[in-house]
Amino acid sequence: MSKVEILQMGPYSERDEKMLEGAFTVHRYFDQKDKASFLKDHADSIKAIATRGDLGADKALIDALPNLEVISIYGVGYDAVDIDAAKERGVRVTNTPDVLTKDVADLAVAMMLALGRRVNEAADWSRGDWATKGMFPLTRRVHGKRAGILGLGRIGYEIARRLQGFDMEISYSARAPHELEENWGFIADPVELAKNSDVLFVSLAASKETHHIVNKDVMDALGPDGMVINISRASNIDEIALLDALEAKTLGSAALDVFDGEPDINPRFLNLDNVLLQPHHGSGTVETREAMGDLVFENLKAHFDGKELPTPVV
Ligand code: 8YV
Repeated sequence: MSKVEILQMGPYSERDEKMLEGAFTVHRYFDQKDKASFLKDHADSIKAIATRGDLGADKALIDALPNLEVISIYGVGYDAVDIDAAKERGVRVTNTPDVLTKDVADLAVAMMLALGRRVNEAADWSRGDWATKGMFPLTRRVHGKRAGILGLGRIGYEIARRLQGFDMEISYSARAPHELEENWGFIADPVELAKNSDVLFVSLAASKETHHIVNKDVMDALGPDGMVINISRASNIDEIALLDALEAKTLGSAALDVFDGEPDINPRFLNLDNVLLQPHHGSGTVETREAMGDLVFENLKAHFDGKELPTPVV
């Protein structure tokens, strides 16, 4: 019996690609030079899309596949998938929540410490002519400062839990107060949250509602000693306003794992000494990416075996 044909949107690890190729006929869409001609020849036979949180699947692609049944996302963020288009067609969508939560939270805290204590510059200083340059310039204390969590979902919660270990005063913004054992302060308005924060973590799921939620007003409220850490989606921040604020130093600093147009980031970032740039690798550990790859596979397998989906979005 011929294998189900699926469309792979971007590279996965060799391990994960081998797993998919063992069970499905995999078409590597990202390798196709002439995508229109590829779709003309293969669209009718493709029943699934295996994508990534950063790549998604837009309405044009979903509508170009008349027999599409399921979209399996390698990632927790499904903002790059046109969910309405999938729903219109009765196409199932799955993601990979939970398995990556703690790694992303770990990186967020690492970014705060590295930015606050200027770890990268200090590393360069140690490799340079330290003897001539003398002592590395003083940095600013991180522990005990005020942390704002913009979005207390699974990742935001794990970030806050970690920050307790740094004796930080924690507040959060969400649609409504959460029932918490912890005495973290609820501040609904992002500007008010920023006014009461030294470090603002952006940990919101990206949506139309959160687009550019971190705007100039939020950045002004954080101020010249304030720090913003983004491990969610670039769309949650007005990136041009961010660049303006960082260049004018009306915002102290930023640590970013996600960017508009990534991996081609705005070259203005490269001229700044008050940013820490990371290549969207929050979930990028061997253990987590294997667990994500397993879930992509298990969701596809479950769908075509007529079983309940492990981690459905719709
Ligand atoms: C990406 C992420 O999926 O989980 C997410 O939504 O942003 C990441 O894990 C990444 O593109 C994986 O390749």
